[in-house]
Amino acid sequence: MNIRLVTVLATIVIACLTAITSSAQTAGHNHLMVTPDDLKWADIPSLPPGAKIAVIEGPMNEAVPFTFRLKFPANYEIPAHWHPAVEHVTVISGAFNMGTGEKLDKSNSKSLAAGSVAIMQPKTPHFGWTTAETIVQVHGVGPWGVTYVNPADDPRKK
Ligand SMILES: [Cu+2]
Repeated sequence: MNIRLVTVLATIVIACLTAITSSAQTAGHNHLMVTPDDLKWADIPSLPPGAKIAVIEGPMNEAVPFTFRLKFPANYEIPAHWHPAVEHVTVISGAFNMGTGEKLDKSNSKSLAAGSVAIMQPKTPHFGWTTAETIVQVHGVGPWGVTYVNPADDPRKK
C-alpha cells in the first residue's frame, strides 16, 4: 500500500467516526454504562420526604426516554397518584407494595420483590408502600410528571 492510499483511507475512517459521533450527539442519545456506584442520589420534591432519586437518563421533562431510580426508606407511603405516560417499575432491591385505586389501600396491593416489574398505564391512579428499604427503577418516555389524586397529598404544595 502506498503512503497516499493509506492517507486517503485514514481520512475516510476519521470522517466516518466523526459523522457517527456528531449524529449521536445531535439525537441526544449517549451510550451509557452505569454502575450502582455512579448513581448520584438527591432529594425529590414531588414525593413525600424520605425518598431519594438518581436520574440515569433524561431529562425527564422532555419528550425523550428517561430512566431513574428511587430509594425509599422502610415504612414509606406514596399516596394515590397518576402519570401522563406509561410507568415501568422494576424492583431492584427490597420489596415494593403497589396497588391501583384512588386511595392507598394496603389490603388491595401486591408485594413486588426484587426482580419484579409493574407497568402502569397513563392516568391510572396507583399507590405504593414499603416495610423495608427499597430501590426501584422507573423508565418510560417523557415528559414525565406526578399528579396526586388528592391535591392535599402533593408535597410540592405543602
Ligand atoms: Cu407512580
